[in-house]
Amino acid sequence: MKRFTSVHDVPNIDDLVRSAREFKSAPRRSESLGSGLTMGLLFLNPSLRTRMSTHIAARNLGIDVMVLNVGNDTWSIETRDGILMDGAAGEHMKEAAGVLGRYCDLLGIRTFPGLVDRDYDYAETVLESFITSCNKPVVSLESATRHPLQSLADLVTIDEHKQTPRPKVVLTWAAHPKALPQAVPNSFVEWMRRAPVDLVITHPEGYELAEEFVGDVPVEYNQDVALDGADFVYAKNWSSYRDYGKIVNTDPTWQITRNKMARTAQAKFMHCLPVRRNVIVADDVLDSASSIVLDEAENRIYAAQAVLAAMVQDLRSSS
Ligand code: AN0
Ligand code: CP
Repeated sequence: MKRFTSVHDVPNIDDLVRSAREFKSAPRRSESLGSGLTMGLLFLNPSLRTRMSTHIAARNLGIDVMVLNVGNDTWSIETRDGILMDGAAGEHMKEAAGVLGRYCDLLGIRTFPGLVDRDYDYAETVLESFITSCNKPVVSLESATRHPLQSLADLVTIDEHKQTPRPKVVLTWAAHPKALPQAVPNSFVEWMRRAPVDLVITHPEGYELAEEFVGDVPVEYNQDVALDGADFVYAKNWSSYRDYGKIVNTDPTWQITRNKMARTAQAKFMHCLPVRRNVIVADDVLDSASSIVLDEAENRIYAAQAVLAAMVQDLRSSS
């Protein structure tokens, strides 16, 4: 793999899930695979899990890691093209990415959407310009429209916990005080469509995700109906795609509570984290044995490790 920005970059998903599960059982099994290589992680937005799990994954493979937080550690970076740079930004992404490409063998970048200009965000303008300018293999650490390392970890977690060969997985929206990206739900749907699961999406009207992601996945506007018989409940807030970046519903009854979980087939509760307690999910669900959010977060390490191992193998064979 030369890049990992979406499910479409992955030649074989089953192999990647298997590799992640093998790394989980023996994290240091390829500890010299990446020796002599350096990975740079560039964060334009905050992170807890992605920052640490990707670092641990690289370390398990013997890769050196350098982390940069844009704006704190670096100059402020301009990402728009053709701009007169007489404002706050001291450096353009083209030079920043170009320099990082000279220093590092592999790069990762987190770049959230602006949630103002839908075409700009959905063209993945910042991610694609970074990839072009750095000219090195790039891993998305969450971009404007996708979070593939999260989705792979989610798939590994479902694979570990499933009790039936083809579980029912429900992606449900829940209200949130801030406008959040569609990246996590887009990506989750994109990966689940390629996995042995029956996926149902539920959200209020006005929260339809882009058609390119949803395809023929059933959308049920009644959350109670969607939850009936679910094996996995995956909660997430996102802002409107249609009325781009806007909050168009604040109905608190979409929160996942014990009563909601009672409709399911003793479903496991999933969320990518960070999660707001008693906003997205009630304490008594998040603190119950049915919550597998920490397994998901732990699996971020092995998902990243499987991806990095595949990229390093590619790098070694092409040099
Ligand atoms: C981000 C999002 O919704 O995309 C990151 C999730 C991994 N969440 C928040 O900003 C709260
Ligand atoms: N789930 C996830 O990506 O978390 P962070 O934003 O903390 O990295």
